[in-house]
Amino acid sequence: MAKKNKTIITCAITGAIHTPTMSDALPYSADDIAHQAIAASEAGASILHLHARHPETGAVSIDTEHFAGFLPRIKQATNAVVNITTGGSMKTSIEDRLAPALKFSPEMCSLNMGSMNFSFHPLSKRYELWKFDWEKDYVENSDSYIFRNTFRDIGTVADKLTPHDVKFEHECYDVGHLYNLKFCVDIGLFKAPIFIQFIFGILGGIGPEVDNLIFMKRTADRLFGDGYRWSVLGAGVAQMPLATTASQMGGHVRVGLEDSLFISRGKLAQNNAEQVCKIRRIVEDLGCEVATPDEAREILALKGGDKVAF
Ligand code: KMH
Ligand code: ZN
Repeated sequence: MAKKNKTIITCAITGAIHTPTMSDALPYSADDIAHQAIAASEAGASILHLHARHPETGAVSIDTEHFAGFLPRIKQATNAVVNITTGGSMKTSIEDRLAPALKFSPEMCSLNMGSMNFSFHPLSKRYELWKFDWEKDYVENSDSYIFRNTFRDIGTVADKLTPHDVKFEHECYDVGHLYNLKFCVDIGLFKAPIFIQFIFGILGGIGPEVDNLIFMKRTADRLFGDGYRWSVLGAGVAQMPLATTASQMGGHVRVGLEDSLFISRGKLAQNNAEQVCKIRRIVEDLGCEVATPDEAREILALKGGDKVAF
């Protein structure tokens, strides 16, 4: 039995927000994604949250071929739980976003629990010269993106992935998303224990204050009782402080270059593993133990690493 105070570290390796100009450390080739994911796992991440990128330009990708470039290598080299995004593009339908998860049938997938503004356009002002043509427009135009995750979209993901016995990382960016999730649980879409990622600090979602974390947690307690597990993702400068607070409150934590490019204020992280090492040190110094992948499987009731299709 996994002990109750074990902390699961998720590492989100590359995501779909940051671009190559913003940090040389952001991985986008299959080699780099695989190497950084393996190193993050060796550093203590038991879940790897994975997006694909175009290997030459670093543009965000939901192409199954691009996932195929790194998934088997990660599986061979680690025992980590692989979590494939279903939110990897703000410009395509949910059916397209689902394709990698359907093909590779991972133990976990992300599932975004509401439609929202999701913007990172303020980042564009920090850069004069861009490495690749697509980056500037992509970042600047994010003030016009609607991240679409309607109830029908959520239902489609649940219907298509339930036969694959996938556990969802329910991405909740605001308190209303918890109520959306409650509605979905009540109509039987998801079975306990559900896993909620409380997300703070995305422009379009709830802000990164500790008060908000307590409010989200209290609301989830009321809605889901002991039928849920939870983790915290703080975007940008909120990453380490909120992860630290969450671990002290009994929650799990998520770090990685998807969520912040920094290791401390104003200092870029050298890679994903550096962030994993830092949060691991904090979690352990403050009296918790980091969960192994098999302990994470037990805590979240996952199907097992031998039941994936890669
Ligand atoms: N980039 C994070 C704020 C997803 O992959 O589905 C949210 C995320 C979305 O991880
Ligand atoms: Zn993601």
